[in-house]
Amino acid sequence: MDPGGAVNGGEEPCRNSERTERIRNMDARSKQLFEAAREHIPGGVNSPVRAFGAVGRTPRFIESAKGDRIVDVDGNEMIDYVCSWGPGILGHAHPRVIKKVQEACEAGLTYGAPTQREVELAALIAELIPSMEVSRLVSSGTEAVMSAIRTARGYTKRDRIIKFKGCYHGHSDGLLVKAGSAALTTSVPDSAGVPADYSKNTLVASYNDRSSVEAIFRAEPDGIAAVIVEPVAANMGVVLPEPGFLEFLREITLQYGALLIFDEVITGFRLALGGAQEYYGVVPDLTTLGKIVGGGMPIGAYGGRREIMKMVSPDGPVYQAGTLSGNPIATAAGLETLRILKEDASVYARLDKKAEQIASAVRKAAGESVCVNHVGSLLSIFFAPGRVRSYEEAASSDTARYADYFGYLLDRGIYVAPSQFEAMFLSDAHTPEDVEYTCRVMQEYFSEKKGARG
Ligand code: KE4
Repeated sequence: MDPGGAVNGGEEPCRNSERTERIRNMDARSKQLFEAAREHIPGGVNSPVRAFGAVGRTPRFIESAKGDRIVDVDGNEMIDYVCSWGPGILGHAHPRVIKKVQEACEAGLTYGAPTQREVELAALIAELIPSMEVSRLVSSGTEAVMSAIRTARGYTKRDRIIKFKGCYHGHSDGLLVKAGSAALTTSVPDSAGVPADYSKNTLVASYNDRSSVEAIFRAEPDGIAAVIVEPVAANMGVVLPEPGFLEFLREITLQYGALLIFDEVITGFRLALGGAQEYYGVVPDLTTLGKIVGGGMPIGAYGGRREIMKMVSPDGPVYQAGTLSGNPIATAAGLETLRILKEDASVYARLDKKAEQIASAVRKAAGESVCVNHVGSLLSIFFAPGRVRSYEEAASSDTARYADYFGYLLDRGIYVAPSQFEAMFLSDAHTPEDVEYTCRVMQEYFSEKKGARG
């Protein structure tokens, strides 16, 4: 059944404005909740992008989710391509994961003490991502990245790090920065509340621009502790590494004695069972994980070679701790998720095929008016002509057109990221019928728009 059909009781979705109008009115309960939420929660949401600020619609308050569908509080059933921003690679509420979580809950929610499942999860991470010989579990991607950077600084005894404009690594102070006027040697806070002092040790290069990285290393040959990169940038929309870029980062960090950190919070276990480092064949010194490693529950992880990770307390002098690190419910969800992915490695070919189907449908319908970037089960449709290989090209996208596209899909039961600068995620639960329906609606949209432009 077309998800749009659920909105009006299951019959074939009609395309006329009367139904669209009815759907628009069918966010009445979300509107009420959003109003109430803003009383006690900043912006009414617990993470900014959820407020739909970039797309000018009322955020949908979700009541339940199963497989590739989410249902909001007004009863609208939608095909979900946000997948909770990545964790949902198996689809929502996978029965085996739910069963393990329910069993774990019966044994208590948290102990603040080591458990067997933490040992099993660390061993499985090391098996699937061999560069993560030793890893530490934390409770979010932000915490994983913050801790990995501290470890890199402790190991190299250097202070400066290099990040890339448009790459997002969570909200720790030192990473909320943007290039300063003298970009090579300064950066400035990119958020209120971050003291300038906190940003001075983070230098900003340009993704896919080797010369910007070389220039910083030439300016600070002995000062860089680490380069941190999203091996596939997915927080400016999906921007793929140009051929050789990741290999270049691997070489230049070795040349200057800096560590290479792959932030695989999104790509880990998504691009391949071994993440982007398996997919591209480039091995970093440290890796950060989140999202899928927790199977939908709060887990982050950071890890690397034993000689680096032995710096971490209580083995070494780099301090890091967490009340709910390795939480027994979260490790139950994470372990089962990874085990399911490991059992059936053909899942990645299935995911890639679905994403390619959508990418091809949009390229065919929209032609040169958009740029579709796709790798594995990640894709982005940039409302920008030509190719998008850099932050500047991504930033040139027409966000008003994206908002229009977003609303058209939402009104037809398709839930994509409420921002041009996020990714579209596929899961193993996306059915051929739902992917077909999605392609059809996207093709209708672009054909109508072409017609409108004449
Ligand atoms: P969390 O602290 O949100 O678990 O992870 C931070 C993080 C680190 N590294 C990468 C590459 C990430 O993409 C993220 C978080 N991703 C965003 C979505 N692009 C989370 C969604 C949100 O902020 O609400």
